[in-house]
Amino acid sequence: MSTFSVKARPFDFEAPTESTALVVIDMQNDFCNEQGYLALGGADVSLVRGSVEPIRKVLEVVRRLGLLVIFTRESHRPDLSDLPAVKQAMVARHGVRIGDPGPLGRILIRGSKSNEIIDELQPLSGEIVIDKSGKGAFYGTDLEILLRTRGITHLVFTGVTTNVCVQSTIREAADRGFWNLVLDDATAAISQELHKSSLELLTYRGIFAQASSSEDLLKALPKPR
Ligand code: C5J
Repeated sequence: MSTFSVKARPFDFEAPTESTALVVIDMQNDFCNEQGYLALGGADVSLVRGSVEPIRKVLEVVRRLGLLVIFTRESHRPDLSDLPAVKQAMVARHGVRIGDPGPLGRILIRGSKSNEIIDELQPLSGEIVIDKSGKGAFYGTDLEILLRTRGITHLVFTGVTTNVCVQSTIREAADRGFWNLVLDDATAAISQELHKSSLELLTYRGIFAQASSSEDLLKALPKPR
């Protein structure tokens, strides 16, 4: 089995290639499009969009290597039966409500254009897409069993937003015993302060994750044939 070693902080990330999966968190119109949930709530999504090109480059190589790719979407059932009242109340404070009609269809609702992965990063047929009603991708989903049955031990994290769904998912993964790498240019938040402080917390003593860049990951991965 081949291995690779990525220059990372605070510790380098050593991984068996075939047991490593790429996780792409919530790269949906709701978070990345100027007509999606985040933007309608008043956030500037330009920083969030900065992660798109690094993710695209990593996806291209990882797919050619045949590694497992997992996409997640924060999404709810059309009848809102999986939406806690507290979550709706929190969201409503920012002037948008989950399930309301938006320019791209119902906000954060499965099946709407608003909730789809952005065109630039569309999953290929057969790639796994996890729909989650919470922030962490392990909570209330079959993500863990999908990883375990495939022998995955190491996870590379990309996506948005660093301080919300990326951070929650990495903490969940660490508690489940996965080795985690987060790519600092392939993740993003609505402000640099939130992005940087989240990375600092996640990499504190290397407890939850190591951090690197898409460029350093691509240098370290075996070359696709
Ligand atoms: C948020 C996410 N920000 N995907 N979700 O509510 O980070």
